[in-house]
Amino acid sequence: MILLTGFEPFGTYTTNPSGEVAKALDGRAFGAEVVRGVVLPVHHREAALAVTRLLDEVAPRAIVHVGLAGGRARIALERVAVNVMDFEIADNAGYRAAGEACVPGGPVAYFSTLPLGAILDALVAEGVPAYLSSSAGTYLCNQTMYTTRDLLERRGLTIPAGFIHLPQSAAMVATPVSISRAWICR
Ligand code: PCA
Repeated sequence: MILLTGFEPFGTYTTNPSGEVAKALDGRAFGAEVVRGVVLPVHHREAALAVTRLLDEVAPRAIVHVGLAGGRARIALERVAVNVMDFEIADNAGYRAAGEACVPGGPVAYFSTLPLGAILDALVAEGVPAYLSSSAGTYLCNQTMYTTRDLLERRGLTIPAGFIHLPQSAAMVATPVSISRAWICR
């Protein structure tokens, strides 16, 4: 089983492609592995608790967290998560962390243990715009990668785990409103 998580919508976004991907791939088999796709809440406590529960329930062979990075133009394979929560906007519980630790007393950062180079090569070979990113931000996505990697380290589990950020989907960018604005500004 591969645990694939996305997130629910947050902030000004009314959809979140990462959650859609998790739902779409839930139950799909890739070789010998079946995907368990789950949508996580954008909540500073509940997201990490949900992952902890899933780790016990699913005992996955790998964990791939996916989230939306609205300002990015390519799929971002995240190298590192830092032990910082500094939210530019409140999460869906109305909580806005200001410079606190994801895990008090935890290491400064964790690297991804996903095979990022191989994933990048495979995406680029398919013509999918992607790159290796060295910052997952300081919001829920960074926190989720950090807390998952910390949980795995503390349990002595060496399964691959990490985070992938998606850009906005075409449907989010090419809305009737944005197309009509572009038409007016041409
Ligand atoms: N993106 C946010 C949190 C949820 C999501 O999909 C982030 O990049 O932190």
